[in-house]
This record gives sequence, C-alpha cells and structure tokens, in this order.
Amino acid sequence: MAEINGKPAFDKPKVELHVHLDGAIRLKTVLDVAKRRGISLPVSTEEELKELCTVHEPATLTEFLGKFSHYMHVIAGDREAIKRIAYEFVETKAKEGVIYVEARYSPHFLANKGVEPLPWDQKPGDITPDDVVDLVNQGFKEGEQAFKTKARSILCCMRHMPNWSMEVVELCKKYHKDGVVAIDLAGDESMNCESYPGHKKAFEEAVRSNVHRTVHAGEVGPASVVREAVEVLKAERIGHGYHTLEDQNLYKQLLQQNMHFEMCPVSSRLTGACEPDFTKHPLITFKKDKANYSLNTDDPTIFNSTLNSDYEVVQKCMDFTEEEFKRLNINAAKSCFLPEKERETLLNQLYEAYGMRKSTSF
Ligand code: FR4
Ligand code: ZN
Repeated sequence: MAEINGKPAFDKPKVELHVHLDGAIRLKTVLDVAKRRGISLPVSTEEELKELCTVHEPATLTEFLGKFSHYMHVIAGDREAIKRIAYEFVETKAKEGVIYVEARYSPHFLANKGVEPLPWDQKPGDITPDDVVDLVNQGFKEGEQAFKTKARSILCCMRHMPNWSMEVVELCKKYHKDGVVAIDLAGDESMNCESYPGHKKAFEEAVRSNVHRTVHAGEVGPASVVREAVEVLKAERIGHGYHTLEDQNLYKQLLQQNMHFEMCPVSSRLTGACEPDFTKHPLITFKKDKANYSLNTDDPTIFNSTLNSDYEVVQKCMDFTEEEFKRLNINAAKSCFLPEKERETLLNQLYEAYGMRKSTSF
C-alpha cells in the first residue's frame, strides 16, 4: 500500500461534493470525439493535449479559462460526447474509491441551441441546455449501473450570465426526479448579486421549490461574498469559502450553524485563491475547529489531479489523519443533497466501511 510520511494512504470509500463535470473530461475522449467530428486540434497525442490543458503554477483567470477553450468546443453540442463524458466520469470516480459524487456544470456551456451568446465559437446546432441535462442524466444513470458509484448533478448559474439563471432553476425543478439535486452559482466573484438580480430571483425560486442550494463564495472573493451567499441566496453549502476566515464573526456564526464548506485544496493553490504554501492553508484552521467540510478536486483535468492526489497533499502538508478523513467524509455524506432516506443509507455505508458504530461521534 502507498505510504505518506510513513502512514498508509486513505483507501476507504469517499464522498465528493464539488467537482465540475466540464473540468473532469478525459483528454483521450476529447481526441476521439474531435476525430469523429472532424474537428482539428493543434495537437495529436494525449500527452500534448495534457500539456495544453493543465496548469502547474498559480494561474490567472484568463489562463484558466483558456484551458477550457482547448477542448470544450469538441464536446459541446454533441449528444454522444456529452453522454459519454458523464458515463466516463462515473467510472473515473468509482476507480478513485468514491461511492457518492455530486458533479456540477453549466448546461448552457455544453449547448449549441437556445443559448446567447453561443459558447466556444460553436456553429448553431440542435442541442439545448435542457437536452444537455437529459444527456448527462442518462450518462450518470448508466454509469451508476455499470460502476456502482452513485452520481447526481448540480446545475451551475454563472455570475456573468444572470439571464441564464431562471432557466437553470427551472431545469433543476424539471429534472429533480432524474438526478439533479441542486443549483449552484459559479464564476467570477467580483460580480456580486446586488448588481445582477437574475441570480437572486433564481435562488428565491429554488427556495420556494425545495431545490437545494450551494454557492461558490470566498474562494478568490472576500468574506462579504460568503455573507451574501448565506443571507441573500440562502446557500446551504459554500463552495470553497476560504476567505470566510477574514470575517471572524461570520466564521463563528457559520461554525455554529454547522455550514458545510466544500474545500478544494489543490485547486485553491492553482487558482491563486490561497497562498501557495500549503502549511499556511485556511483548511488547517477549519480542521482545528472541527468545521463541517469536505475535500474535493474541483477541476481534475485542468489541475492534473485526482481525489486521491488531493488526499495525499493534505496528508503530507497538513498532517491529516485517518480519523480526520473519516470525519470529513461523514460530514460530506451528512451534508449531501440526496433525499433523507438515501442520505441515511450512504451514511450507513460509510460507518460500515469505517468500522464505526452509527452512534460514534467526533
Ligand atoms: C467553473 N467551471 C468549471 N470550473 C470552474 C471553476 O471556477 N473552477 C465551469 C462551470 O462548470 C464554468 C467555466 N467558466 C466560464 C466562465 C467563467 C468560468 C468565469 C469564471 C470562472 C469560471 N471561475 C472563476 O472565476 C473562479 C476563480 C480565479 C478563479 C479560477 C481560476 C483562476 C483565477
Ligand atoms: Zn468550483
């Protein structure tokens, strides 16, 4: 078994709550689909494509977004490709030892019809955001049957596209019984919701319709974005949330409320969200305070990572123990957006695998 600092790597079942489907596409698949569709790419091997699509050093937003434009135009607007990336995603997660995953994406960024402006310089086609959600649901369902890992989706609103948000919440409602468990708000945090009322309206509709809510906040942006996520958008979980620590009153309040934070340590280094020195990472404070958080990859294709490599990093650089890995996965299961019965089943699967009695508390 692999060892880190003389200790075994965590090899028990895991739960992942924050990973972008469009940031978790196999590059082999991009090459295959490009060939089939007759789309020419600047490179011909997986190795070369990886070089183009991954970041190794803290990147700017422009550099980061440039990575998506190397491959998204290949997958977007293609029925077979969209279903395939969803199916393969479940296989990848199963191999990583993930038994339950919530994957998120913006349906608009994979469509080529009924979306203004058309993303990735695509030509108009016949795949709407609604079709995208249906295809991803099919891929997840077939993936779950084949690989025994349960996958659900979260649909993303984009901060710079408030006009898409009402449609996003309507898609969450329409596909509630078909694998869509929540709504998210992603993108550039410098755009707050005061100035973009579309998001607030969509999240109000989510509350009215019992659609679960998570919001990217306090990743690169300040604690005030986290406050807005909780107070205005009624977020039940926070994506990242590192900068919450800069407002100690808010942090204490959220600890008391048992707010769940979706932490993505490798991502936070490569987006410049946190200092690159892992020994000074905010996650260490969340751990010390026994906060409710999970560990996640965010965009494994772009960060050239896996959930296991994220676990290794925190074990190596932040002294994470087996006990802490168990605790955080139990917290992830407790904070997931499955209906209550399924959530309980998932929790029991973890207790069983971790050799714990249900009543054990941390
Ligand atoms: C978002 N997606 C995939 N990964 C992310 C992510 O932010 N990690 C897509 C939805 O699933 C959307 C991709 N996308 C399109 C426009 C856009 C965007 C604008 C901003 C961002 C993603 N993301 C951020 O601003 C996050 C912060 C700062 C950041 C990331 C990288 C570098 C600096
Ligand atoms: Zn994210």
